[in-house]
Amino acid sequence: MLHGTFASPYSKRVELALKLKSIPYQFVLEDLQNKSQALLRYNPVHKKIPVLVHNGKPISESLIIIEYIDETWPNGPRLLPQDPYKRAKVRFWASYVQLHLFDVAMRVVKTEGEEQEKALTEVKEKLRVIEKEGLKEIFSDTDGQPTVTNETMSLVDIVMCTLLSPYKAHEEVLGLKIIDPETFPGVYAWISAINQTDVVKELSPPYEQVLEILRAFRQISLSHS
Ligand SMILES: N[C@@H](CCC(=O)N[C@@H](CS)C(=O)NCC(=O)O)C(=O)O
Repeated sequence: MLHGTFASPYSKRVELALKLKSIPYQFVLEDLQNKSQALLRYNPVHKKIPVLVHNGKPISESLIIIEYIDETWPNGPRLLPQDPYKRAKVRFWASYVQLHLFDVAMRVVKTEGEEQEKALTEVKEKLRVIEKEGLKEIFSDTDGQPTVTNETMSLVDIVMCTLLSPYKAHEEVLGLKIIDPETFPGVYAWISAINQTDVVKELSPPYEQVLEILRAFRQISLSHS
């Protein structure tokens, strides 16, 4: 059983992992303005989604849930490589995207004017690091060329996907270029490969709906600032 919401990138990560492993699950849609008693009981520390409940036992924090899924259902595609060095690299870059890119990319959506410009510059700095240093380590088997399929999708692809898979909708809502294929050819190829996988196509809401969610999110964020 997965407690989540449709718009949360964090619960989307867990859904991707479950689908990649072909694990059937029941989705419990939470209203974050009025959290269920079950959610509060299952995640008393953070009171956040996602929470995966397996055999009656709750696990929270998306990245930890994904590792739990991979270890509990080792059959099917591995979300973390078996080789310890490759596994360390996947964890390193997933953590880099989470710690250094996620919040600042969200800031581009939530702000305007000078603050937004600053955040966008920072996003581009981080993308440059991924372009120059990340891809060759993440895709060491293919000489740094991004290749992603349902069978090879890893933790770092999942984290990147839930941040930048809808980048075109971001660009349209914000009127900004975020991933210029000429400046970031590798990152662009990576996101394109992610977006072409069956699992991402299956889990992505229609484009118009993504635009609507983003517009609403931006409006609420701007009115609170
Ligand atoms: N670090 C957590 C973050 C989860 C998170 O931020 N969830 C948000 C929804 S996107 C939430 O439940 N917010 C409710 C709240 O803060 O009260 C993870 O990776 O799972």
